[in-house]
Amino acid sequence: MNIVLSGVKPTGIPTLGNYIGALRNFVKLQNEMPNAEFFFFIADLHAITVPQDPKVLKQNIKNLAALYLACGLNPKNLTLFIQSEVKQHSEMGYIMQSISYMGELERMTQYKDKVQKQVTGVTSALFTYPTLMAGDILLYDTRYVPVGDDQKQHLELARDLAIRFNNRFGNTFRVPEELISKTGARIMDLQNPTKKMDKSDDANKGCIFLLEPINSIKKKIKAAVTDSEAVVRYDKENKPGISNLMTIYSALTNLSFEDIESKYEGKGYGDFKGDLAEIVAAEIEAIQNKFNEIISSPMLDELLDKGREKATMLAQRKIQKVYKKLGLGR
Ligand code: ATP
Ligand code: LTN
Repeated sequence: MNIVLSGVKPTGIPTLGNYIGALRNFVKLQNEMPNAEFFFFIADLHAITVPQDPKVLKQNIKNLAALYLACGLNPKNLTLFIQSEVKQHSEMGYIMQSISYMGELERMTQYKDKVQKQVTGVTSALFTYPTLMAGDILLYDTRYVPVGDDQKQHLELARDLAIRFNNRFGNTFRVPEELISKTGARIMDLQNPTKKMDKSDDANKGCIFLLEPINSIKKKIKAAVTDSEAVVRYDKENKPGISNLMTIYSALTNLSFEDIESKYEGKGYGDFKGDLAEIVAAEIEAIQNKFNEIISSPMLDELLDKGREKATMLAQRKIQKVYKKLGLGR
């Protein structure tokens, strides 16, 4: 059985970047791989590696659970759960710490970036974050992990740790594989297109949130930073703004960059942005409509209960095996 697993942190309202780089791909994979099993979770333990307001966190967890479904995941073939409700994640995270090295965690670019931004109050959990993530993946004999390309290095660590454990203690873990889609793996900020669109950033003019008013979404797209050439042409180095908008356009319409270039030949950025605003707005409006139905339906809690039960059963089996291999307990 092939298990596909991924997580999203409830650190804010998910963005268009999360949607294109993660949530939307999950739905695509579910359609393309009818024989795989899908495990998606809300990575709340990962969220508290940086400070969170408890009330807001609780709301974000619920919103994210509903958004997973609103984006189109089929609940029939889905184990949807909240990470902190399956205690084995913390246990496995600790085991992963015991076989990882300071040096390899110090090399993680996400950690280095966040430390650079934060300077004081960096938690030790932020440092060990990739070991918790490795545990999330290895608990379920995951085969495929769909993520945006910012998670590539973390996934490589999960593979290294699986191989290391298997070599030392005998075959225990399946070595996971990354699934990173070719377009849209990294959507950039609309105001600062050399920086990733990030839901936990304070300044949010360049960030489109899945639950923000449709009018505000359109405005942000129309106000996105471009360049003075006024030619719709993909050139990531020299024209990062328009290239990012073209990436969004391409991801949502399946048109190639060449198709988009010829469609807008001789037209300015205004036409292009106007069309893109409508495309993004239509996609997000459909998500918001479904979200509003799901958030007030008892089905959400039922699904999360079922997900917790199933995940706990599998995770417990794996933890027992791991403890035995390590010689822990009686
Ligand atoms: P934070 O801002 O709190 O660090 P994040 O949005 O970067 O959050 P997650 O919520 O854990 O991190 O991301 C969930 C998924 O969305 C991951 O697979 C990640 O790779 C993907 N993702 C996040 N931002 C983008 C982006 N700008 N473009 C494409 N994919 C993204
Ligand atoms: N670290 C990821 C979120 C995450 C995850 C996982 C993704 C936590 N555990 C396990 C895939 C598999 C992020 O920041 N995007």
